[in-house]
Formats: sequence, structure tokens, C-alpha cells
Amino acid sequence: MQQTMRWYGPQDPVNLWHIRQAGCTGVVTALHHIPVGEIWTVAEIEKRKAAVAAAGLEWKVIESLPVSEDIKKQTGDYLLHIENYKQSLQHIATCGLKVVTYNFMPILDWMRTDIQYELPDKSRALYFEKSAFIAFDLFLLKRPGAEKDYTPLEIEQSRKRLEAMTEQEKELLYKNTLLGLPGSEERFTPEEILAALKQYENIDAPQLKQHLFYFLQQVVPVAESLGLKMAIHPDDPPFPLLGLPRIVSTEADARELLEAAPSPANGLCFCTGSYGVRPDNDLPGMVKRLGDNIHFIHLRSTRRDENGNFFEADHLDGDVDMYAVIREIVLLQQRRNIAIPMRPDHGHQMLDDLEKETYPGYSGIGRLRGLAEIRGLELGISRSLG
Ligand code: DNO
Repeated sequence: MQQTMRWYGPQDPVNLWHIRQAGCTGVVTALHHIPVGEIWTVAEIEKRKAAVAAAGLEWKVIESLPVSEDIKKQTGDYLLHIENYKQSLQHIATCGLKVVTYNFMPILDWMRTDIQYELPDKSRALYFEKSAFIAFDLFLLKRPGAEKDYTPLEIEQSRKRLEAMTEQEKELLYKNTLLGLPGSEERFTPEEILAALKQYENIDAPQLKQHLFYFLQQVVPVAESLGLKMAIHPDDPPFPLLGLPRIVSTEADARELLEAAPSPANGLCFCTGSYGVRPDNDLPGMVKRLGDNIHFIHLRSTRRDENGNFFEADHLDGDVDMYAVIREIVLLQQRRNIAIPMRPDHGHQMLDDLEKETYPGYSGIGRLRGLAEIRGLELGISRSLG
């Protein structure tokens, strides 16, 4: 695999030299300052490319060229936004970049209830606690109609969970869940999120899928003609939240979206941390079966419990069989005769990370540990396979 780390840009406390010292040859980054729906200009792309090159690194993957809410809902300016998206792809290709990641999750990207969950060794991880999330939805956000999404037992457990929380803990839960888009410090206000949720009232999963397929049918031929590869990130976590449809959670979902616009340019960002939360996703099998369309890889593992909670485990621990996944990736790369770009997705806050303020999940040392372990595992597997 081509080893990279995510870099949020010049203000990221984990700088390009740190990333290079971790053993990466490239980075994954995006122009977070350009509003979603607008065109990425050649000048702005070149500027970021030059900043990366100045540290002896290469900009390997765009993560993300975001898809606007209008495109997801097919409202307002969506046709203009699709044209702008095509224009951005053109500029990206002009600058020599090859892989573009995006997602189709309504309103929110990833969701956790705790971004500083303390593990027994006192390092910190991201955590999704089901009762806390339900408590947030029912009693803090007070989403209209939320009760019908939960069983009486779940509601009872979440009420107890809320009663056990201090005011400060409630405040923190609120902040964590409304974190919004990665790369921005902005959070939604409750009024904003309730208004945004209301707009999805009449969009169910089949409808949202049609919107995704339309988007792909518009954009994929352009990407193909430009020699670009698109890579859709799965839902994180891979199940519906806040009554919103989630449509990229399983192997069947992935297959369906690939079939909606068949092309080598229509591909996946294979995120083991997201797909791996569901026990019914067979990750090594997915690499084997969908491998031709995997253009980017996020490696991370989660550990779930019987109550529907999960935390981000060490990269080689948790529920993901990382050995089996990487073995399939090595075989895939041999078959396709390529090295697929990867990044260690997230990492714990550990050692000096604990004193620093970094983007949630994007600590320097925690990711370095994950990357080092994965790199060793890949080398060992490649050598033993010959
Ligand atoms: C979280 C990331 C996601 C991902 C987007 C891609 O840490 O993996 O936010 O970047 O979903 O569009």
C-alpha cells in the first residue's frame, strides 16, 4: 500500500514533517476552506500541492471533495452543484491528482458520543455509546417523533443514563454529537440540526439511493474521461441515526452503487473501521469481491459489545481481523499490480498526544503507532506470500 496520513492543512498541529517522520510518502488532504458546492480552482489546488511537496511529500488522495446537501436532497441548487463538482474534477485532473473521496451521509459525517474515552492504559479513543446517544436524541435534542425509533427498554435505559449524568457531562455529550464536519470547528446549534433533519422527513433510503445514483451517473463518466478514481466513504457508524437514511453500510449497498454507474472510476474508500462495526460485514470477503473498485483504504478497528456500543480499538486489535484483511489486500495488489493508497484511520491520544489539541481521531503518535503496526504486518504478509 502507499502509506499516507490525513493532513487537515496548514493549521493542523500534526504537521507535514511529523507525517513524513511517521514513514509516509504522501498525504490525504482537502481544501476545507472552500464552501461545499463551490468550484475548487486550479490555483487553490496548486497552492496546497506545493505546500505538501515542500515537505517532500505527495498529495495522493483528496478527502473529501464534499457533496452538497442540495445534491443529497435534490433541492435548490443541486444541478449547479453537480456542474461545479464536474468542474472541480476537471481542475483536480489538470493538477495531476488521481483519487477523490467523498461521502453521501445526510447532514452529519461520522458520529460519536465521546471523543476522549479513557482506555485501561489511560490513552484516549473515540466511543459510540448507544444509551448516551439515545438520551441525546430523546431528551437533549428532543427530536420530534424520535421515540418511535427505539424500543421501550432502550428508552428506559437511556433515561437512566441521562439521570446519571452531571450537567457538565450532558453539555459534553451535546457538543460531541453535534460535531459536524471533520476539518471544521463549527458545531450545529440544536435549532439548525432540527431544521436540517426536517428537510429529510420525506427522503427515505430508497429515495436517497436514487439521488446518489443520479449523482454518480452524472459525475462518474466525467471522472473516467479524466482518468480519475472516485472513492465513496461508507456510513460511520453503518446504521441509521436521528431518523436519517444511511445507504452505504453493507456489501450489498456498495455493490448496488457500483452497478448504478459501472466504470473503473466508480469506486470505494474501503474503511474497515466503518464497515467493521457491523458483524454481518465480511471484510476480507469484501476486499476479495469488490477489490477491483477499491481505490483508497482506511485501516482501523473497533470493538463492539452486546449493548450496541463500540470504541475504536488498537489497529491490530478489536473486531476487525486485520491480518485477514491485509492478506486479501496484498493478494489484490498483486493481482492488479498496483499499490493502493491507505491511511491509518484515527489513532488513540497517547504519550505526548494527551497534552495536545488535535482533530478528534487525528493525533500524531496514536496514528504513527497504527501505521507502524500495519506497515509491519503488510511487509510480513507480502514476504511470506512471495
Ligand atoms: C472520519 C473520516 C470521514 C471521511 C469522510 C469522507 O474520520 O473517515 O470523515 O473523511 O466521510 O468523505
